[in-house]
Amino acid sequence: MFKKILIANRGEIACRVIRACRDMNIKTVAVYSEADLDALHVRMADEAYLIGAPPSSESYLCGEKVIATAKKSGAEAIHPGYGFLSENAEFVRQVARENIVFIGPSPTAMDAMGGKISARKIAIEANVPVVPGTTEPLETYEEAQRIAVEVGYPIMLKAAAGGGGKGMRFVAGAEDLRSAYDNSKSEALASFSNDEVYIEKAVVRPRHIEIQIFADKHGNYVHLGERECSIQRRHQKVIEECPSPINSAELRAAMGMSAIKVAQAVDYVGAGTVEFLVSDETREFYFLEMNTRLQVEHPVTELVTGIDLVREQIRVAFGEKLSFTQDDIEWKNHAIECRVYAEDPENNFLPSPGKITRLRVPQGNGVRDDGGVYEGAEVSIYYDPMISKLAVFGKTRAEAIDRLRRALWEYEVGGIKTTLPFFREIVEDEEFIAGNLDTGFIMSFNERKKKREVDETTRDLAIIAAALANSGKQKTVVNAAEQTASRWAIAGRTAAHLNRL
Ligand code: MV4
Repeated sequence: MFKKILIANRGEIACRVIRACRDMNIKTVAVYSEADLDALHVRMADEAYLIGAPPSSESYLCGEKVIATAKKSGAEAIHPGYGFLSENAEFVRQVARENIVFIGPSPTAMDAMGGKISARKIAIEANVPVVPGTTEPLETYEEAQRIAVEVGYPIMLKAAAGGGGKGMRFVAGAEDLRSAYDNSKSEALASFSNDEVYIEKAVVRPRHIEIQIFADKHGNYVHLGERECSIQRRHQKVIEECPSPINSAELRAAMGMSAIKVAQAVDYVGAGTVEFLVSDETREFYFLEMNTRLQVEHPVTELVTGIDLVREQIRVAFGEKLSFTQDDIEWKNHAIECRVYAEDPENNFLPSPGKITRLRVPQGNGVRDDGGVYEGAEVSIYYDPMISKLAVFGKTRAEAIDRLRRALWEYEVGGIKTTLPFFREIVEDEEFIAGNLDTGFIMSFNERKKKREVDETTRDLAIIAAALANSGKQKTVVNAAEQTASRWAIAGRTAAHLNRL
């Protein structure tokens, strides 16, 4: 087994990988920027090397510096985590040239899945269902007009080089196509230096469900079931869960088999995730894309299957066989994960960097906190503002929700704003509790929230109006109005007080 592994990442995922290495008695090497001198992953690693200035381009994205540090420290392998260099095929090639092991798939598998059109073609070749649409970039606007009619509105315009929603446009009808086509191409060019776009039939209000797969270097492929990832904000997943509320043995087996076929088509090795859109009504699923890295939300799969995915990544990279077969996999619990961001939900989720003056993470039955911070740590402006992931699990979804409610109540973060209050609202939402999730969930959640606020205001005004109309008569009505008015006054004073904090 490896004796020393370099973790080319920071934050919670670096801490997560360090823990797996320590479980396996493997020494760890951290790299850090000048902004992370006191970061938790630096403290947890056996060795730590300063590799550059705070900007990612001068530190965590600098493949040469990472490789030089691996050589200097004698690390035999590099774990990239997610983000940064984790899907950079050129970096993987450089690592291999230095006879260092990259803990992940081959560069060819990365390249094959990096382009959205090439990924679609591979899925079609593998007889995996894809959303109807084109597999070549659109040459002209006239061609877009023609194909949109063939496919049938509504359609999605998507960037060939893209992912994560950048350059994507929903087009309801022909009258919107011209502006959507132009905007999609210009955003694709700006985001990926490649303005190629293609058309897919739009799957309306789908669920976003992904399948975790694992493959070793001996031809074994296994799927570890699905994760429901429909609760997203601006194409960023915020709550993920396993199993999906619409799970069934048949759907899981069918999607799992399709995911394995895609992985086999590119001789995949390691942990990978195949993303699908699933129609709520028909339960039909369509290949969307494949992520050739460990995902942020991997803990919900670990909590339900009992498998340590990072430990398995390290074993497979070393050349060992998967430590489980498909028949060994059982899905025992229900797990839900919330991504805790240093953002202010009261201020359009703007980043809220600064010093964490108080940190009390939830503990006890059914709770796992994957954190990358500590009380007194600074949340930097230079990197993704996710500070931790709160995962809870229980025998059933209802029990997991009970635990989530309790863990969110217990979670304390002072000195910065976080998305915790936002999750405390979602966990009380009747649609969330019912498992009625699709990619439009947050939009409809916000609409329900606004409607509740309007209803409360309307009711209060009605009470006051009734009281004023009957002033001097029914004492009780006046009292009710006074109570309401004073409640508003208190609310006003409280809000002002909090704003001053
Ligand atoms: C779609 C889609 C519906 N129809 N494609 C979002 C980014 C990338 N992961 C692909 N995504 C989607 N592709 C077709 N043909 C719905 C999504 C989608 C989504 C779209 C709008 C708003 C939020 C979304 C969340 C997940 C998936």
